[in-house]
Amino acid sequence: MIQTVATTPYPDQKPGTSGLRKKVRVFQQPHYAANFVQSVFDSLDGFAGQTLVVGGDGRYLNREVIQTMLRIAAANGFGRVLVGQGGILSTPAASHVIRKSGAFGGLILSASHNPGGPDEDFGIKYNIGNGGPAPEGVTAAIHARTLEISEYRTLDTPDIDLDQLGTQMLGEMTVEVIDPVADYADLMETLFDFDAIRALFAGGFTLSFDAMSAVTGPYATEILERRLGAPAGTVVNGTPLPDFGHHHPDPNLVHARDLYERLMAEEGPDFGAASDGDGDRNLIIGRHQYVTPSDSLAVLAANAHLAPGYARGLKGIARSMPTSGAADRVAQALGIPLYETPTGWKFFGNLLDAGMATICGEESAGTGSDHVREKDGLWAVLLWLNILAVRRQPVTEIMAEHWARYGRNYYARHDYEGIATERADALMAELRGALPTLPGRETAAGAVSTADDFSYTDPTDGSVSAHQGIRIGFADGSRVVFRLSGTGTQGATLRVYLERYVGADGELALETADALAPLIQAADALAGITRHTGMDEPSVIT
Ligand code: G16
Repeated sequence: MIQTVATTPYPDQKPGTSGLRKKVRVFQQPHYAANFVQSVFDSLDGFAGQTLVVGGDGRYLNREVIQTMLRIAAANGFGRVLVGQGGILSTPAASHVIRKSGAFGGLILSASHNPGGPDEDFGIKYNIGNGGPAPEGVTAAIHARTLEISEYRTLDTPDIDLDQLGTQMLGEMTVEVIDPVADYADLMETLFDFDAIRALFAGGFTLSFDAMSAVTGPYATEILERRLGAPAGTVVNGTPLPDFGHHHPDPNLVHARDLYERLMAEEGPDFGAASDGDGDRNLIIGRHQYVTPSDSLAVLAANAHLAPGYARGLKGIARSMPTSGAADRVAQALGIPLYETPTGWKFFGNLLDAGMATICGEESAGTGSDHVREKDGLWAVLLWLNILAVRRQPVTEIMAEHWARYGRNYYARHDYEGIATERADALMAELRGALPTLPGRETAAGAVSTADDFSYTDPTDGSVSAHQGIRIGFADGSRVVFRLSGTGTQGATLRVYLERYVGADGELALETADALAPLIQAADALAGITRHTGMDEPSVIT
């Protein structure tokens, strides 16, 4: 029996770059999750009798909110829900299931790389029928609806058994509990040369994959250990836990420190990788060689033809604006277009749908291709493994050869976390106001040559996204970018992206911190970071 429950709006349900993200305690307020789910459905048309995909990264509250979603979906007239067993679906796997099943859309429960647990973060995002994050028009409509909602529809029914594979009924809606891994693993077999990678492992190549007690554990174990024959123990922290075992599931050099140290050790593995809470980000480290996400995108693009799924070449490469220009040089050499988009995977979706780009990447450790409409952590690891299986060279050599051909973009991101929102806004406002006066200004990194606030016109539909980050360029091609994070849940995070290009005949083996020192000084002088934030140093450097 359908019930209509009276409710009042929560004014803070504005979906950011990756859906609605809040503390678990916020989501636990009465009707909070239900309001958001009903607001999503109220903003969509034409889903009666259609299929919805539901799954999450297994974090605290995952199962409870899935039960709420299923009831609201049934009461609103969806015909069928596909839900991952145990409530599990990585973000890229959910994207694939949406596409493969021809679903109307999907609800993914995750706060991505943010920590999980009763005092940590939770999130919900809506993906559309192409498998990708909802575009800005849809998220704006959802937000507008959350401000007006007065009731939601649900059912008074017992919980669905999420652990039992197969079909159950919820009112008139079918719920199919599906194997969360199988379809995704099959897709990977169509893209990569599994025989070559199997032979690489059989030859003694060693990999350590850190699943960070998050969602990729079951995917990595099935693909790397079962299908590709890597020895047991290749996947570490392989069981998804509601609090990620107190790990911060962000695969960077700070939060995946153990992995980094193992790879830097004398007798470490040949290759190391990690993924985040919901499985869409990746960290790549060769023995004695960290690979920045921006460089990883460039190397993957330059070598993608070595994998069967990309043997016919790439249509184009897309990168987010703060991502380094390393991929631009590869695109130029391949004679294919390079698209520079705002931060947020949704901007790639249109380019992929239009067949304009094949590979996309972001400095925030996201890389992916047109096989789904999300970034995909394990996909990036498998493409690297495919390249290593064909080239049979260590990562150090692959990187040295890459830089010797294309030059090197030294790169780092400095994050200032937990700044009072007013202070962060004041810093950005002051910098925006100063933009016209910056060109010509002398700094430790030389004179400023260009200064603007990035605005993007989508080449597929002409839509414009303004104020996407402040770019300051220098005469030698170096660059500093300032933007505020759209994914934090506490205060504001200022991200400062630093990049210096050295040509193929220049100094290619500097320490990154040394190469970037003048830019770091210039960034503080231009934006008054310490003055505004009171912080002398960034909280995280990646
Ligand atoms: C999300 C988006 C990414 C984007 C990132 C930016 O990542 O999906 O495309 O790069 O946010 O984060 P911020 O605004 O904090 O710099 P995820 O992995 O959190 O879904």
